Amino acid sequence: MPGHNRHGNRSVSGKSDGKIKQTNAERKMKSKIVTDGLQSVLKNVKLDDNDECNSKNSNKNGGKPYGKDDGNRESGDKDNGSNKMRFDICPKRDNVKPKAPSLFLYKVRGNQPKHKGKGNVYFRPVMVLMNNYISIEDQISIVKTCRELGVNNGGFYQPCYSDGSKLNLKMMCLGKNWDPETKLYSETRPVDNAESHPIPEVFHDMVIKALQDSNAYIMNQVPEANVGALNPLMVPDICIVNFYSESGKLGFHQDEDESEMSLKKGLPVVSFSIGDSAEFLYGETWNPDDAEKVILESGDVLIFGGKSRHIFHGVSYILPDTAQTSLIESTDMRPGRLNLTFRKY
Ligand SMILES: O=C(O)CCC(=O)C(=O)O
Repeated sequence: MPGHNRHGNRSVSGKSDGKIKQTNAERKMKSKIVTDGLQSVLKNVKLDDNDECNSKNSNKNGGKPYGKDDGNRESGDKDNGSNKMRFDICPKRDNVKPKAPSLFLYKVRGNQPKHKGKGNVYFRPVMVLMNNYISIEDQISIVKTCRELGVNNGGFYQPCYSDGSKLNLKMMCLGKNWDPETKLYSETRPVDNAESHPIPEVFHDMVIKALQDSNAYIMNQVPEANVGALNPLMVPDICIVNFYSESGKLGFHQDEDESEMSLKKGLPVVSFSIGDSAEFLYGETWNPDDAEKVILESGDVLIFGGKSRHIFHGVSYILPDTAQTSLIESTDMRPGRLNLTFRKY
């Protein structure tokens, strides 16, 4: 089973039509580096039930891009009439009662997590966690919005890497589309030529407010804070929405496919977590064995920009049954975790 890098390292070797290009040799070499590291940290973790990617086996634009699944599909997945299975994060399920949130299932592998959900944390310049920042009402509304967008054209699908293996999550892009296979941004996605939905205005507002609040928190609460300790403000034009089932995960990677301007300025990645908690790894080097850990809980906002914009990061583990009962009761969300990451191209 090959390991995965989500974005891979990028070195810019040319740009055309607004797309950033990378040579195959660069991509292979860098993907191997990250892959080797990932295999060592995730050696106990089965990445996927099924090695093969839909796009390798089926017509990309036609019949089957959503038909084959990761083994996690449940009743409620929907055929929208065009023979494409749209993944429904909130399927109607009869008599399914959410399990009581569990505090006991999390078994730490390796290093202890730095933080387990108590108050805001300034991890390093400029990486900040705002714990329990998104109200339950807003979390419910985000889930419902993503569900609506996700079952329609341009909605959730099972993406693939360039080596033909699948990501162990379902993905949908809002704003610009990011393609894990090519690592390019575009207006439509190659898998089915669907256009991405625009980022809802209310999501923009939440991101801008979260950035302002996180900077205010840093200025007021972090004694060593200086100008370099703040995140530059940005209005996102990319929102990648990932849904992780209880066995979902995402390999150690850097987010490096945005424009040179965005990366140079250190425009932040703003990440919203909703549903089950996740063990999130981050570190300076490609070696996940050296990574720090933090448990991201429902309602948390994690922001990393400035000097931390290029950190390696990944999701090693979803903690089952840790979502709030009220969230599940109000949305019927499947067991798992919804994550929205916002960036500016
Ligand atoms: O799910 C997460 O918390 C991380 C997502 C992520 O790393 C990404 O989209 O690049």
